[in-house]
Amino acid sequence: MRDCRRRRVTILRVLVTGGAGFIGANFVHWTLRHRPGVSVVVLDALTYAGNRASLASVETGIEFVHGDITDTVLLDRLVGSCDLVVHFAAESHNDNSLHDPSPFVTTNVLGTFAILEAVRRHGVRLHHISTDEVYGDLELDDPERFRESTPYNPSSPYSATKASSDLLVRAWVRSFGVTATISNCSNNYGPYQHVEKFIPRQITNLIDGIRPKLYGKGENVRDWIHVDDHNSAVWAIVDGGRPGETYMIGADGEQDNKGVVELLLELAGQPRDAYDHVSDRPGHDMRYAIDASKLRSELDWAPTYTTFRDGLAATLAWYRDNEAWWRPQKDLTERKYAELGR
Ligand code: NAD
Ligand code: TDX
Repeated sequence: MRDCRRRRVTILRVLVTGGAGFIGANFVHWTLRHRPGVSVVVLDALTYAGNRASLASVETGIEFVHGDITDTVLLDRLVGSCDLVVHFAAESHNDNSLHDPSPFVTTNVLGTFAILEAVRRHGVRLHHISTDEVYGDLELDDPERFRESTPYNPSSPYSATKASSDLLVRAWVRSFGVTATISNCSNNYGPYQHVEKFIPRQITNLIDGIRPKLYGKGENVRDWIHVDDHNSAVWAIVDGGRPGETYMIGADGEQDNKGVVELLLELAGQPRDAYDHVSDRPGHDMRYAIDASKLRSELDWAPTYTTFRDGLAATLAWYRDNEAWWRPQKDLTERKYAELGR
């Protein structure tokens, strides 16, 4: 095994794209908590998914720039002043990509292209955040899990644009010597996640007295990881990851959707069968499962949230305590779902 753990690089100033989104905002909080010497610049376009309120408690400790990752002039100024870019900014919701793929191509593909050209011009290190969805899906009984060598086979416009962005990063590493790493993570849960996503949607439905909604039979499996564990893994890769390498991030958290809803109902003190089935997502990926042994063994990383039930209970409590954060998004989100019959 290569010992990369001692080769910790010194990061003084990090540019976080998409830092007002779910994972990016949690990354900013994690960084300020654990890396007090690092100054943080956030670049975010504040799309429907970006929320400045997610950074309210740390506004004075960061620089926030409202702008688009496709703005090359702005990127030149920001990237040139940093020694690391962590690139979270993306259109991230599969259901939206089925309705209108256009912003997915613009932000996820052209935006990543713009980031790559900027880090190439300025010789700045990049960590590119990606998803396990680039590998397609697995059958429920497949003994395999996704690993770094699994061939790409994306299903949706969202995952196809994320796959495209990963391939651009790989090409810029090989062709232009850009110093970049990639991580492909499984489904995240935790605070500040938009109410369009599965877990916050069901939690906020429960708070509103609405029955949770399962797509199709609810047999689809996702491999859940707490967002703080994703972000600690990103820092482990920044610190010790080998340039040009890809790392899978996952915490052995496979659950079928029905099981997640039943657990949420139990935690909310309601009967475990008080949910509804709604129409399925077209092309719905059946199962994701991550083998993160490269990350664990090379970089000595381990998740801290090892019990899904506890992490989910904490997330339920967060949404109960932070209604002012999510309430403004709820009606519009549910109106969009109503149009889709879901
Ligand atoms: P999100 O939708 O919550 O946040 C995305 C952020 O990017 C928002 O703040 C938005 O305003 C910003 N943004 C969008 N387009 C932009 C543009 N053109 N310029 C600048 N900013 C822009 O997404 P998320 O769930 O936090 O996902 C973050 C990243 O992690 C994405 O790259 C996603 O593919 C990846 N990922 C997500 C998950 C998950 O479970 N959510 C899992 C694996 C990987
Ligand atoms: O109301 C719902 N009911 C339901 O059964 C919603 C919103 C979703 N689902 C199902 C669909 C999926 O099987 O729950 C599962 C999770 O759905 P999403 O939260 O939409 O996530 P997913 O499509 O799995 O993608 C997520 O993980 C990988 C993120 O949104 C992506 O950004 C990430 O790359």
